[in-house]
Amino acid sequence: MTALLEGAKKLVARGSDLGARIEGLDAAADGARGRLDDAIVDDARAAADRAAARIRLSADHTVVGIAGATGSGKSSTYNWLTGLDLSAVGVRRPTTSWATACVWGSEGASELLEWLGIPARHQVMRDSMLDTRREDQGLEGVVLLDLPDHDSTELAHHLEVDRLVQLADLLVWVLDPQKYADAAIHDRYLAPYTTHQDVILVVLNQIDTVPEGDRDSMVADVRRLLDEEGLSGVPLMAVSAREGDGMAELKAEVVKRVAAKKSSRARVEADVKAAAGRLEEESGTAAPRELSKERVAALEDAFADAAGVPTVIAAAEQSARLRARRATGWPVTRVFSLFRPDPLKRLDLDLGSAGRHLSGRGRRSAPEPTPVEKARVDAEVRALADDVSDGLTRPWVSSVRAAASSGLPELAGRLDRSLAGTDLGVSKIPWWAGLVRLLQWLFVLAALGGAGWLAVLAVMSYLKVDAPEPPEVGSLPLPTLMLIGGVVLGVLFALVCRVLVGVSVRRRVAVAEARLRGAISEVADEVVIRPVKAELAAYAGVREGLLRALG
Ligand SMILES: Nc1nc2c(ncn2[C@@H]2O[C@H](COP(=O)(O)OP(=O)(O)OP(=O)(O)O)[C@@H](O)[C@H]2O)c(=O)[nH]1
Ligand SMILES: [Mg+2]
Repeated sequence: MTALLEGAKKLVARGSDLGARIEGLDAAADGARGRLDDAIVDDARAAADRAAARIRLSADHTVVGIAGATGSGKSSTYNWLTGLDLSAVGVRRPTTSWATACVWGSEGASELLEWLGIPARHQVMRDSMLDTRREDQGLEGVVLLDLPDHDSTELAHHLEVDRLVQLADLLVWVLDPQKYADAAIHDRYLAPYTTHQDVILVVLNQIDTVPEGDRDSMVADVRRLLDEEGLSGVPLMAVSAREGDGMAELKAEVVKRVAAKKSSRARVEADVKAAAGRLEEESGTAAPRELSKERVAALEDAFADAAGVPTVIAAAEQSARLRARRATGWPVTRVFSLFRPDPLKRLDLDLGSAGRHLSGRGRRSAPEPTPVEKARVDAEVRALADDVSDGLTRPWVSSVRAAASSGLPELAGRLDRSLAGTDLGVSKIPWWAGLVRLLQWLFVLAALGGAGWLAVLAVMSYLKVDAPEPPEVGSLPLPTLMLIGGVVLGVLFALVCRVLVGVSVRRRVAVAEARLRGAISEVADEVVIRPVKAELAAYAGVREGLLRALG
């Protein structure tokens, strides 16, 4: 009982393992679509679809296809195995045009036959026959296919053979003494299937026509051919379908494989692995890559320079300093500075569009990137793509490069819009400037008051009019103290404010720079980083899928 349970568990595990392989191939084909060679991706997709379809169908049946050149004796072999003269054996070639199926144990086979595309009129059900022989029981679960020839002049035969050779769980290739070395069969149907050795049998038929003394050397020659093709694991049997020589052994081999019920899974697994192998050859085996922080930072720097961020920041700092100083400076000097041209206007003239950026006038166009800056952006983008695709195969390198540069034509516009939409907030005057101004005016008024008072006292003493003594503070008369104190405090206060303005401006400029860099980084992300990451993710998906498919 426990042994049975163990067996069942193993079966489930094997099933899910195969399911995971198919899923892996499926995912790899999805990720590779549009990035790797279409023919190889189509091949992988078809293999995954075929595999998924086959494992959904009857696992109790094994589809055994008999294939070979015209006149090699496929139909004769088929007839011998079925024990009936079901298939026409002809002298005129080619005789068989459509595949015929003989099914032992029809229960659950109908869907499989439908999938194989064998019409009902070409199906023979052995269990429905009254003459079912005891010795046929070993073939229970076999769907035996007599295929048309692969080397026919009839195109329909080729298509039918190619289709069914892909679907059969086990293939019996029938060679004959005349044409056993034909390139047509070896190049197309044997040599490419080194991955499928577990599901191929080769028979050298019509051995009765070979003089007895030559048989061994001929069999050895066929063996040598197969070994050279990498098919040393494929069994080779010399038979005569007409005389029955070696046919019992062939049948025993088929019965053994069918009883093990491994062929359909082995075939699906071989298909999936082979397709995954071809995809891997194209996709490569490098570990998935990631973008380095340094590369991204270098790219953002190049973008920032191209967008004129350093110029804008320098101008912003200059402007903010000037405005804040004017707002908090000593009112007396400020009166004179009113006669000087407006610094923002001058900035406008000096910095061109960067100045307009700051003044808020026409903040629509960033400074045009110079050819040098443009070249640096291109170089950084290329360096990033090359760096991150280093070690990947050619198709992936091209797809990463294409993704990295796909957005470059719109870059200037994007940077422009994003900068224009960023509020720098540097030209705002600090909130405490109003308070400072009030105090400054109080100092000026005190100085003016003191000066006026002293002037009145001087005029009165000149006119010899008795004037009341001004009150004294310490040893200084109040008007003198007001004049000197007002001037000295005003100047000192202006100097202190200059320092405070410096600190405040530096902080604001840092904030503004961070905002601009944030905007630039968003653009870089959208235009270059995200498309590149999508390619890297696709590569990682393909790699991971292939690893699962290959087990
Ligand atoms: N001597 C001899 N003749 C054979 C043997 N097997 C088949 N033949 C003959 O070879 C000819 C072709 O046999 P078929 O079984 O029709 O060959 P086929 O591969 O089905 O041919 P197509 O359907 O045309 O592709 C017939 O005349 C058979 O009698 C064999 O083992 N020995
Ligand atoms: Mg035939």
